[in-house]
Amino acid sequence: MRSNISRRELLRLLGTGAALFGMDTRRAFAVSETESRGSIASTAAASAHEPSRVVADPTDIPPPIKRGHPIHHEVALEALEVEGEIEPGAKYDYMTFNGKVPGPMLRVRRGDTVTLTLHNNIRSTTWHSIDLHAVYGPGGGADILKVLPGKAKSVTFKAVFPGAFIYHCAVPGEMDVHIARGMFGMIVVEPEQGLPHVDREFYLGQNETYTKQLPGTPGPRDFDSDRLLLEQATYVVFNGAYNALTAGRFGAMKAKVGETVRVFMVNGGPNLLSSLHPIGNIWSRAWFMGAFATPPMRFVQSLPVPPGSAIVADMELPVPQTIRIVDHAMTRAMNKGVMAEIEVAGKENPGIFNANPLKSPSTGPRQRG
Ligand SMILES: [Cu+2]
Repeated sequence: MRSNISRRELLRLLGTGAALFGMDTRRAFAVSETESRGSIASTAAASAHEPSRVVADPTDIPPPIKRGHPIHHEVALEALEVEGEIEPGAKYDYMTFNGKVPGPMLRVRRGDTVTLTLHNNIRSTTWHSIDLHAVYGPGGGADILKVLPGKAKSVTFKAVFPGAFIYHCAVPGEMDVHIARGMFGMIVVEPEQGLPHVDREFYLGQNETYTKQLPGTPGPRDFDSDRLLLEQATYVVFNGAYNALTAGRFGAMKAKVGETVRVFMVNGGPNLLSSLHPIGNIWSRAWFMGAFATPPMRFVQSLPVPPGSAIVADMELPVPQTIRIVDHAMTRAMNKGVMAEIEVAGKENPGIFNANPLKSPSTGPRQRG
């Protein structure tokens, strides 16, 4: 178990921590102690019930914006600590926005204004906050939106610049733990002219977490502060759970041959860079780092998505297949759960890919050698 002193020293070395945020350091460290024992009171009370499904539906996102003028949004988010399952039968104490990982996708147009209210559920064990990278302001809003259990606070901000951005809990001294437990999501600020049309959109959130137990072992999962300090993640996942968005768990995403699909992916981290790759396809158009003001890259195999950043990337679907989206740091995809599937249904297209070339008439001279 990591000691309070080492934590304090770590914060000092990082030049950050509780003092920077004007916070009571004793409370921050007390929370750390509680968490390292894995005894979150509110979720312990819920453990007699079925664990929540924390895995966010990747299609549960707001539609593209068609407006030509700015508007004002009233947005409410709730910090909610829930017990879920990171693997079947492996309970894990999550911290979430609105009970899901990632938190809800917020979608606005450049020039819109947003009044964001963060409620912290009364059963929470600690305070929570929110830092939005789409915001000009102290802490990305987090300096004001530090909310104790049972309380709520609000800020109003203008979406000045376009892009796809992370939001995350930024509770002083513990934000790495809270993000590892699930407290992150995406805010999309569409450019004034909107984004190019696609047929389907999917929303993924990658993060990693640090547990005393390894994947595949039985029983509940306890948070491991030592592994966090050493950045030795035991799980790397999309949408909060091991292989969550696959046919073998909560189901694959679906699409059809001839369609175009767009993936919004936010990497919460807290520490690991993702190398986002669609096995059997290519990112045909990608806004690197979610930067809509920069022309998209074309035909990219693996997109680096740093922690605290996002990507927006499109695929063409010329052939039927199951596309497996992975972090191409392959040990993570093979062993730690960072895999999602898109099942593409439709007619074969042998001019693009032919699985039975010997049964088909030759389409031209063959290359020898
Ligand atoms: Cu938090």
